[in-house]
Amino acid sequence: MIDLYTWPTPNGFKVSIMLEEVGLPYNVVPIDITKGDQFDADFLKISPNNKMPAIVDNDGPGAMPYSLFESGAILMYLAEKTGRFMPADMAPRYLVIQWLMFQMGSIGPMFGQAHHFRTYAPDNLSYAIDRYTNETGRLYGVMEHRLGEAEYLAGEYSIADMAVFPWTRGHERQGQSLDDFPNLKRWFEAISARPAVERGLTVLADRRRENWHKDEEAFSIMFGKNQYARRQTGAQ
Ligand SMILES: N[C@@H](CCC(=O)N[C@@H](CS)C(=O)NCC(=O)O)C(=O)O
Repeated sequence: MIDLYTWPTPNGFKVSIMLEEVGLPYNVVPIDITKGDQFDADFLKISPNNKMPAIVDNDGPGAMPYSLFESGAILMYLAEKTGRFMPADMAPRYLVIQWLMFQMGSIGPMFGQAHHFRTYAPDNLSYAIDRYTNETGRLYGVMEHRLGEAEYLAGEYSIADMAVFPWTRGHERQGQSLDDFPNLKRWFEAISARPAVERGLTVLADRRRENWHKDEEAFSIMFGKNQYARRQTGAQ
């Protein structure tokens, strides 16, 4: 059994979608990041960056419990464990890893900042809003081009698509319209219709609070002084 430490965010849904796709049994452990669960000492042991998602595979390599943080590493681990959604041959395997790294290195950080400055930041900082909205639009364009030449990012449906898809669900609040990206829209609709994806997106979905960032305590935990006071950085 796999323990999935998660919360209903794009990074969390990547892993619940993959677990549903491969049909591995899993137990959901909620990490309510708006209440500070990410700072609990026990969670820190498996996720030293204080972020969800994380997993503990109680039947890991050598039949020992194995814990992992970073969603991209978790997706690769589950793909390798099950032999699914990441080919074994080197050329197609690295095509998947390439698009997965594109998600981890560009989509996640840039879309995350777009969410932050467009929705969460208390001040209306036009430079930051323009910068991250434009970067998000540029990255939608990169995917649009790729999806004009391939059905899925790495050719066949893979963990790269599972990593990107949850981030594209927020296209409206990222200031983007899928009508401007017809290939991406075709890809988005195909993935949305997959039963495993539908199931993966239900994980803790009822725990998500609209406008949680307007709650002063939650804002402080996520973005304010509170988080720096509670993170253990090891700095002297
Ligand atoms: N690169 C990490 C990012 C994880 C991440 O940013 N998680 C956020 C929510 S989506 C989180 O746990 N935030 C809580 C915090 O930083 O206090 C991954 O892909 O796993």
